[in-house]
Amino acid sequence: MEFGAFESTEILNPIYTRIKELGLESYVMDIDTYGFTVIPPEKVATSDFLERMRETVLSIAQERTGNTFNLNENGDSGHYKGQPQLPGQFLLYYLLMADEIFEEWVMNPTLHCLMDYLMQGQQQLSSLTSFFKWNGGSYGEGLGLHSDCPPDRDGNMSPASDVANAAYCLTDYTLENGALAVVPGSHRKCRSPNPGEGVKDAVPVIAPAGSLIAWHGNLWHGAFPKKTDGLRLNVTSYHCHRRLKTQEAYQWRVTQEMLDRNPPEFARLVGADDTMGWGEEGPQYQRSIKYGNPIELKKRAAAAAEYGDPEVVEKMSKVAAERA
Ligand SMILES: O=C(O)CCC(=O)C(=O)O
Ligand SMILES: [Fe+2]
Repeated sequence: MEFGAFESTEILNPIYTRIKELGLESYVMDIDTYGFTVIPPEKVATSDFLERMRETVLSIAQERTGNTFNLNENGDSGHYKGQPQLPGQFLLYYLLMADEIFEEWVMNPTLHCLMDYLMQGQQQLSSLTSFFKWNGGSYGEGLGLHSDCPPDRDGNMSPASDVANAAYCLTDYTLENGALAVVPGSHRKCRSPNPGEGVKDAVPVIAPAGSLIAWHGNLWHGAFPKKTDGLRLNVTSYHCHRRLKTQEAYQWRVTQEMLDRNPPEFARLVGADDTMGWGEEGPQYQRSIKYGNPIELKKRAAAAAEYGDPEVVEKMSKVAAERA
């Protein structure tokens, strides 16, 4: 029996095929079972890319803080006032807009495929940040355990991953180095931990530099205190379902150059195909047609054929056929 081409799973088929092509089956199973996974460096990016990413992040930190950074030395926030202001730690924000390497990163096949899996192609980038930590960086005894997913009205979360996160490790993650702390299986509880809850079951996510740690949006996680000298760095790639608000503002702020030099999947990641957020002129459908998901465009064109503006229907059908 052949899997991967059922008509009733039109959206899932290409994602399923891609997971197999990239050899990510067991990592997807880790996420389903335990709520997180660690993908080894060789399945993520080249060591040259890792090096370039580290240098880029360090140089942005230098610009924003006024300090120079060395991986083997502790850091200092300098004149940087980004919140939260915690000892031994700061976060750099809005990295997608800071350097082209981050466009390359969000389109990384492994990262993109995992997010596709978790959100069935409905994901958008919510924020792209870097956590800088050094000796003394700590969330205290509770390890800062939380779920990344915003709860629904009743305080609960959907069992589906409405948000998903992935940390590209730019330095080694070890217990002593302040590894990510996770409570395996906690994504199934579909709620945030109560204060102190989960701490005894938390485990460090051990991963060498270059690994990608990805987790389900409901997973309880935080970090162990950083007890060694030197930096613990990452690029945190936080995604959310497109019906949710993003943390960082991309939709109307990404430049046309950024859209032009990337595939339509990039435009969708930054919500450039999303017509929401209009003013008195009302919705403008051009961008949603230009960058929309071809399978969805095909469905929209079929639905709109009965009552829609014939010109719009024709454009949708044309783009859908071109990109099918
Ligand atoms: O690495 C950490 O300090 C925790 C990160 C975290 O909570 C997140 O990226 O959502
Ligand atoms: Fe988090």
